[in-house]
Amino acid sequence: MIYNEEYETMPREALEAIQLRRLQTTVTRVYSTVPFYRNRFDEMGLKPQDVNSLADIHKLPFTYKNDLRDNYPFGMFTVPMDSVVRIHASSGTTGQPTVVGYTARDIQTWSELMARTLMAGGATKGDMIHNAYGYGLFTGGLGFHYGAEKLGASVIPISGGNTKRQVLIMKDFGPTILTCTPSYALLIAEVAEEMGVDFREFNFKAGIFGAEPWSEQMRGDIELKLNLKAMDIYGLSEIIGPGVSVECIEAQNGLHIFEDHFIPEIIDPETEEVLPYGTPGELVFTTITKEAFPVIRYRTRDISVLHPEPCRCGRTMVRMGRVRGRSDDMLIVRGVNVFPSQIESVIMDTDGIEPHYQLMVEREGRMDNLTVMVEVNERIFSDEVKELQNMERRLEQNIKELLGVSAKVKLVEPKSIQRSEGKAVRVIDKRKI
Ligand code: DLL
Repeated sequence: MIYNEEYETMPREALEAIQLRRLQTTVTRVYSTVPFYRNRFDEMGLKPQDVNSLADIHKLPFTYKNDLRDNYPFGMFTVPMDSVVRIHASSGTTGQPTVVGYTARDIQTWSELMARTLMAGGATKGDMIHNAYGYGLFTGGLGFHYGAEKLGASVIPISGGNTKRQVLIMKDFGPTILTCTPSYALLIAEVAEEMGVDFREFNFKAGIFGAEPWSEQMRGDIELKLNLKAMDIYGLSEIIGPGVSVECIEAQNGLHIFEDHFIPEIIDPETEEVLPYGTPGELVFTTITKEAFPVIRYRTRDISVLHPEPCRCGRTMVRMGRVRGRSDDMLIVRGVNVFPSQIESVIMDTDGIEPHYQLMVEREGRMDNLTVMVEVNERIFSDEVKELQNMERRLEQNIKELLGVSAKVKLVEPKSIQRSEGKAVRVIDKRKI
């Protein structure tokens, strides 16, 4: 089912006409209200009138996370604070948070996009949504909440944490759609099992999981353990929050970008050259309907790929591939680029492995050593030491063969890797300490 048939299935030509008009309005808006943009444009000798076609977007300057930090907290807003009705912030791992603002109309836009998202993921008005994304400065909780209400579904605003209570509520209320991070979905399943509750007793049909990288293998595991269809959702605070793109339940193959609100590009992160459809690189987004906090060519650091082929669900908007990771999460281990999600794909193809793992990088002299700690299930853990060692060697070999990097694999006992109620911590980089 499609929430906004007219826009979501719009022929390309009509969509592009709308995009150009909206892009021109946005560029004029930022140029006339935000000193940062006016200076950047002036330095490049650009004026808003220079945007006469969609291809002209490539002439515009990029916006980097550091630019947002330099203008902390509200320097990039285009409206006076009395027009701002909501503020969110993303914590990030280092430094200042990134602060974003919304006008009343921005909240309406966002709610519509989240209603589209929920419906693409299989929800309708008749569904009950168990929303275990964190409520607060993080955009996940409230983003889903407003979308669910816009759709007309019933939403349980449970937020993250207190996992036993989550399971009891699921048992008593019978929600049909689960929304949380993929790592938290697995923790809920684990706690349910400890409580002797079987997910097959529940009414869930679908889950919409995102806010962190995860693999196809992890999808398989979640679908099995939680007995539902798992969709990937992508978004970031700087662009709007969740609701930038989502997979449809019909195909579960790539995430439809809501291109009537965001223009995506893929670039080579080193040369900044724009890459054609089908070539992986860094995602760059320009928002074209945001009022309080529009961004021009925002460098997401997320690595993905764009596919223009039509989807069998009927949506015409371009799809992006599963995000493999952030270029700044990418580990360079002895010259080889490694994303945690690639390691995840390799280890999770092995029987007896639990989807909980952590990578640790240490520096010894001038050498980087990568250790992959992987949880095994009780059955494997009770095997003889020799068996476990064999399994470690096998995993090391697979990682070496598939990723070209040598890593030390350490199998650890069930439930020893720290669980997460939000975004999982996959990498411990001791090189910086
Ligand atoms: O994580 C927004 C969100 C909430 C998305 C709920 C989906 C669901 P931030 O906290 O600003 O916003 O973090 C954004 O998280 O740049 C990616 O690196 C990562 N990320 C988000 N979704 C995915 C995903 C929210 N599906 C950052 N796959 C982004 C991989 C993702 N990474």
